[in-house]
Amino acid sequence: MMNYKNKKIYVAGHNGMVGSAIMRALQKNGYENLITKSFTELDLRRQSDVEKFFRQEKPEIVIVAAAKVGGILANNTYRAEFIYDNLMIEANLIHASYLNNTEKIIFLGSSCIYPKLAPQPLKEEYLLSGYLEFTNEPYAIAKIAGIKLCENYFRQYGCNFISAMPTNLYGPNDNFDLQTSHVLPALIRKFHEAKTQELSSVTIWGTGKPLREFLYVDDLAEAIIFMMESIDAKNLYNLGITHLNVGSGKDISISDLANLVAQIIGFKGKIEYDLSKPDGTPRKLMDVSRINSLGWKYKTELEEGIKLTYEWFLKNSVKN
Ligand code: GFB
Repeated sequence: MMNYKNKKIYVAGHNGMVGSAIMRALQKNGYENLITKSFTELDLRRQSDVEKFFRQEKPEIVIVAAAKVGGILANNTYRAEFIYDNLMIEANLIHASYLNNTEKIIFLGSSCIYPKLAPQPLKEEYLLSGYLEFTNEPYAIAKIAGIKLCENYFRQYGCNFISAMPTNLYGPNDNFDLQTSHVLPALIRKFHEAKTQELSSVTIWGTGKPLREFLYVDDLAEAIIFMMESIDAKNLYNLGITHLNVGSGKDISISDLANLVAQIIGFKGKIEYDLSKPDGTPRKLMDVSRINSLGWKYKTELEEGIKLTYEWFLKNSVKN
């Protein structure tokens, strides 16, 4: 295993839920040579600014946790922004890394890269084997392009650029905005507000039938450090795969998830379903046997992770 402790690591997107968890994990694991830039200091969609930053800083390792992200409605509403911003961010970071001899990239994507109706659990090989889910097609296409950039910078230039595909993530620093968030932070906020305002019911989106897999973001951060330290492009691409799935390998229906969140928060009223909102993909359970056999496994069970996230929400987001 290569010693990366003194390497200069640039975490792109360090203020987001994923980037901030990676920063915490790096610091906890003794990494000290970390560089970051906030959005106001560096707009990653601007190629010349990104290249200037790389020429000045010459990061040795780059972790691409910068992205435009959101839940099902945000993906479906801001379709142009989701494809444009993500394509620009990743193309600029990956190409600038190549130009400046960055030793390694870990590029982060999402389980929505897989076809809508792919067999379950989703194996890495199922990429590009069928049609994508319409609501998040722009985001998925951008993330697939990121995977393919890494793969082909390896194939043409020999760059050690690899990709991680996490399942649906949640945890501290998540977005709790009810219109643009993912389901878990939305449920935490809805049930919390219903409890404090003594409402008799909470409305959730869709039928409640879709199945989703969830991973606590600090577990994902450990997986990224594991991949940085132990997985190289040649191991991955020579296996015939382009990325590693990162998840818990367990899923739950949205209605069961809503019941679990209601129970943790202590909401005793009714759950209603807004059928005008989309369900999205019926199921996207990752096959995580590959990363498990290589040496990483998730630690935080869903119930514990929701409790930790609710505690964070109470401390940080509640104004009343
Ligand atoms: O988390 P979520 O927005 O994203 O929605 P996806 C998951 C499921 O929860 C969908 C339902 O079936 C939603 O209809 N749901 C129920 C809710 N109530 C709510 C609510 O109040 N808010 C939200 N947001 N959902 C995203 C992709 O898909 O997953 C992204 O659009 C990305 O591209 C991300 O891949 C991980 O799992 O459907």
